Amino acid sequence: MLLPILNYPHPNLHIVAKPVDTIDDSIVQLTKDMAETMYASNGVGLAATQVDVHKRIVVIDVSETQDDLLVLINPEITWYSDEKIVYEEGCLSVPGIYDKVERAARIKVKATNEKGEDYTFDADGLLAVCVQHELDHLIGKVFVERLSELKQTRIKTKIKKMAKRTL
Ligand code: K1U
Ligand code: ZN
Repeated sequence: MLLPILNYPHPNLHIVAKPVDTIDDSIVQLTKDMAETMYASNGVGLAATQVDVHKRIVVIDVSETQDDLLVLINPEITWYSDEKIVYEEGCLSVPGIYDKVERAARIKVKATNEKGEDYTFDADGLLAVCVQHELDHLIGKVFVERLSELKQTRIKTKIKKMAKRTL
């Protein structure tokens, strides 16, 4: 089932997600619906916060063939490199807005999958950027809030103009 995605500046995008205590059928179904929604929107990631579910759940697939889905339940970044990467980010909750954000170039991640198995992995490049972007959503932070106040003001003006055009 496709899930509606909250658009910035919806206030619920600022809710801090709670850890998942039991991976039951409803959580498994949610991860499937999130993956379907991410693929249908041509995204490389989606956090539960974006579909108004405030649990620590993320799906990611940075493969070109869209066949390498990562389900991250209760994800944590356990290490950040000092080396930085600057990447032009987008967000399914902020359509039409792209800007450069600086993040750690390499990270180590731990999470649980939909089968309840704990796993760890190292990430760099787009995967590292995407994990950090999605985990920001889980703490109620949208990527534009990592930009300067001036850029945030300009983005809000642009969003208001785009909303008027679609009325
Ligand atoms: O969280 C989201 O809204 C998903 C977001 C993830 C993301 C993309 C790029 C950098 C960081 C995080 C998207 O998938 S936006 C879609 C998009 O613009 C994109 C798609 C493929 C490669 C790169 C960007
Ligand atoms: Zn996003």
